[in-house]
Amino acid sequence: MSEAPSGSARYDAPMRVLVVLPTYNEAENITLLLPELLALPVDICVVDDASPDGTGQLAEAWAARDSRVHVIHRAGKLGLGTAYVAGFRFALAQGYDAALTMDADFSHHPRYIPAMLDAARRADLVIGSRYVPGGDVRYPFHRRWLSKTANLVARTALNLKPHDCTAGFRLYRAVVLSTVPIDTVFSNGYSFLIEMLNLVQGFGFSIAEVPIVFEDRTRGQSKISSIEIGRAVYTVSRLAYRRWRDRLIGPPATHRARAIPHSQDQP
Ligand SMILES: Nc1nc2c(ncn2[C@@H]2O[C@H](COP(=O)(O)OP(=O)(O)OP(=O)(O)O)[C@@H](O)[C@H]2O)c(=O)[nH]1
Ligand SMILES: [Mg+2]
Repeated sequence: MSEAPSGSARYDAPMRVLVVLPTYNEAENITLLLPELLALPVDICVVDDASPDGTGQLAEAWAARDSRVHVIHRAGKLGLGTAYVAGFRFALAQGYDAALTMDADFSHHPRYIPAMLDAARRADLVIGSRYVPGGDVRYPFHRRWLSKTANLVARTALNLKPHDCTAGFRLYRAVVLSTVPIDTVFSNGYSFLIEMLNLVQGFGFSIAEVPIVFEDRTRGQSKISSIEIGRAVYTVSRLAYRRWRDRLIGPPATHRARAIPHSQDQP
């Protein structure tokens, strides 16, 4: 695996990239998305949670025909965060140089992947961002408002630097996934994205944002619920409290060992 120092990341070697695609009831989308992804220089790992609509079986049929497609089947709907972690573990075990996460409903369009791969030559984490110049969100007003508010609160409370802190369209260099303690991320669902970003920034990795236009899904059902929104509020409050506590009285002894930032001197 090629590694480079964080902060001023610079990677020249070609990379093997695994697209991690969590799915729950995306049968209509997956048959259209997989061929588009296979036209790009990436492999794919579908992480399906026993979708009742047969998404997992469809993915399995693709995997039987094409060795670049892999499928992880999980027993039931276990949440988006743990689906990402399952994909990350697979990427690390198989020696990929990066894992790229995206939704399977075309809200994250594969057309942006080449720009993200290019940006990954200079960054440890690349975010497909709705909130940098050139980016946009094609959502109904209330969803747009919710997304912007969640971002504003997360950025302010946690001092996160990226403009889009809740985007699931991300490319993580393998060095990030092997450094950040992914198994200790407490949040599942959508809050996982905020907690993960907080860790990546905390470890001092470099982060780049590539503009994307986020389109609302046209096929299949949304899985976001009001419970997820409540969880996101809880996650930001929990992390903000921890941040202020660590500033005022220092982290508890159990946290100190992993609070060491990613070193600029690493090979
Ligand atoms: N494996 C797995 N995938 C999930 C789970 N929940 C959601 N997903 C997938 O995660 C991606 C994002 O979910 P969406 O329902 O599109 O959520 P969203 O994009 O916030 O909501 P919409 O904008 O309404 O589509 C999709 O590919 C889903 O199929 C889950 O519990 N397990
Ligand atoms: Mg979606």
